[in-house]
Amino acid sequence: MNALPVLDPQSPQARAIFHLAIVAGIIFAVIFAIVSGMVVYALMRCRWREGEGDPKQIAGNKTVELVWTAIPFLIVVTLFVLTWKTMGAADPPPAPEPDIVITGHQWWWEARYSKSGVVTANEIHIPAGTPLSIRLEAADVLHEFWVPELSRKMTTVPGQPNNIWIQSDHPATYLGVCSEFCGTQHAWMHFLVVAEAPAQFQAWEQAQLAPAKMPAGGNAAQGLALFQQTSCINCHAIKGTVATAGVGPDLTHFASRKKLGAGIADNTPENLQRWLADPQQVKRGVKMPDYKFTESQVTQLSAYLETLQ
Ligand code: HEC
Ligand SMILES: [Cu+2]
Repeated sequence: MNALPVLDPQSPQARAIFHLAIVAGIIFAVIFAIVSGMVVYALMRCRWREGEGDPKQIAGNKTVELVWTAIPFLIVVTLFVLTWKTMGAADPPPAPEPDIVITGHQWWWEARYSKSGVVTANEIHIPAGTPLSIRLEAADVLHEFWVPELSRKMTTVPGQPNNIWIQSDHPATYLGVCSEFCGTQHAWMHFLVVAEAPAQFQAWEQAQLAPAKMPAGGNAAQGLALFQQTSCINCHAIKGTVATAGVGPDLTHFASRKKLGAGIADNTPENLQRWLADPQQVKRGVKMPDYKFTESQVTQLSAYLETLQ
């Protein structure tokens, strides 16, 4: 990951925008240099001197007026054509069926893969080298989906899906953010885009499709029982259990993800236990209640959730 990812485009879409910015920037720099140069020249050359009267007054000059109308007009036309072409390259019409539907929630991202049916959160895997049509939706308020290396920003609007294309030239992991203020934890609405070689992506997709394994016994089995008896199931889904809700992230393969709470912490057993003991202590304002579990209940739940590879 680059410190200035917008300057390091990794997809045809992002590259088109980057090239337009470079060309436009050069045009602006030349205009700035000419205008400021002329101002400085006029200041030096034409300033009033002791003993001089007013200079000769000129009422109008057709040639000058034609030239200073034509040049800006040509510049604007050039920028228009370049922008038009860039929009075609960076933002082609969406596919009739999106490859992935991504929904912004306060404060995490849900990803549904249309063809395979995979549902996951905050870690979006894609096959490298393939353009993907993404439909963006919002569950509550405005959010904005942005992976600086891969595409332009796009707002997610409740009730009004937007579309975007993303592609990664090669396997790599990118950081994405929400770039539209959406409440207290807006700053912790990160996600990862993991671009993989197609075979690896397919293996990931197959693994994600599998239902959760049933724990054989011990803490994990008690954790599953606790999970199913508690209101966790009103908000979360774990395929293969009674939990099918979609208010919070799908947890079927929770343990396979690198981050917890949309990037606020690494997904380690310690951080998971802190989260279960009181999510508000980890991510203040988060839309998940504090259950005031005992230590042994936290151990059981985390033992179970850690089996969800
Ligand atoms: C009222 C709805 C709600 C209930 C009830 C609820 N959660 Fe959550 N949970 C959420 C939301 C929303 C998030 C995402 C928070 C965020 O990242 O901003 C979340 C996140 C999580 C995460 C982290 C997931 C990830 O990928 O980052 C875990 C683990 C989790 N919940 C477990 C549980 C367990 C176990 C219970 C029951 C004891 C439970 N939740 C009850 C709404 C709920
Ligand atoms: Cu936001």
